[in-house]
Amino acid sequence: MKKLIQLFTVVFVSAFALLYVTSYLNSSEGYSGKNTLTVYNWGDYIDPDLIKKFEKETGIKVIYQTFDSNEAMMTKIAQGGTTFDVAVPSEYAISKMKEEGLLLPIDHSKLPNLKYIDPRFLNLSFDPGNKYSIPYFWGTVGIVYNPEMLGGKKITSWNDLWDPNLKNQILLVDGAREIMGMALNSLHYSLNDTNKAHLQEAKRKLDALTPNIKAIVGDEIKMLLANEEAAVGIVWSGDAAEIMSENEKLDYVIPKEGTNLWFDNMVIPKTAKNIEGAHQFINFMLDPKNAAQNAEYVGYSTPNAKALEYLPKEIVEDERFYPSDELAEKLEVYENLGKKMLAYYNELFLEFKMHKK
Ligand code: N2P
Repeated sequence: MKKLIQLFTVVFVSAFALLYVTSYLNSSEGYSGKNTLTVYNWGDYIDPDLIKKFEKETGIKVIYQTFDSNEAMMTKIAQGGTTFDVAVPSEYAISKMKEEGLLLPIDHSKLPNLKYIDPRFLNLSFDPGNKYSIPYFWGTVGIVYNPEMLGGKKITSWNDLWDPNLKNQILLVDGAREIMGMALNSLHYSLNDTNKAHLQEAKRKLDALTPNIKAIVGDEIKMLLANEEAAVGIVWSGDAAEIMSENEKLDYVIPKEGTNLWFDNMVIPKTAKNIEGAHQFINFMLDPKNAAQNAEYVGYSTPNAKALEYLPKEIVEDERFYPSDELAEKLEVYENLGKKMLAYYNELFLEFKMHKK
């Protein structure tokens, strides 16, 4: 009898363990069926209440996973073995994913809310006709800083960052294109430069910035700057807006040498299992009230023209976060530089990070 109980316990425990492991695997790798939708997005890039609202409205359960760079996201999708239904890459990554056959076409007839997007964010060169991608947020890369911690000093350019008075005061966002781009711009080169001598010069210039760099970090950059752990941060504009709402002493500048103008769009990766649900989710995020709620929560700029009506005037009229067409034209959008060149950018950035340590 004792043996029988033991056997029963073993069988019971293993069955449970198996159930647990499979459900864990499903959720960690993104399991999508008809009633689930796996969304793969940047960290801190959605109001969690909107996920709940979508689930309630549609009866679809959302499995939400995050990434912190286009490169990490692309690798994961290209590897396969995942079932992401919606992802949110930036423009150069969209162009690369299209080239590699990693995206499914989007059916515009299922997106009645697409009409709310400002036409200046549609039909851009990385995806003519928006066949594969629908605008989510847009912005710039710039400098957020605390004038009080710098004794009232103003920062206006990338080159100001090399000032020896900024020793151990700068936090950098952990992105190869962003940081290589700022070094290139500081040398008055394009942030899409493919001349290897220029790229090496940019890497040497970054190495020379090392004494001023406190750390290269992920999403925690916002908390560190708001808490005045460092005086300066190289960040995406929306992160700056969020930091500034936490600590009003900080300011955000678009450096005078120029910088990156980026567009993050929603796509349906090849890995999708719930294509219908993916369209429902995209259309839900395009709803002007939802888009405004999302923009207000995360701090990023919405491409949804109708949503702007629901946002505070002082936000949408702030040129730092909603640069005019005239200013935007002077900024550069990342181009898809091809596999080899992108790998070279990553390699130099990695070498710089090692040099820093
Ligand atoms: C939000 C990240 C924004 C990504 N944490 C900019 N492309």
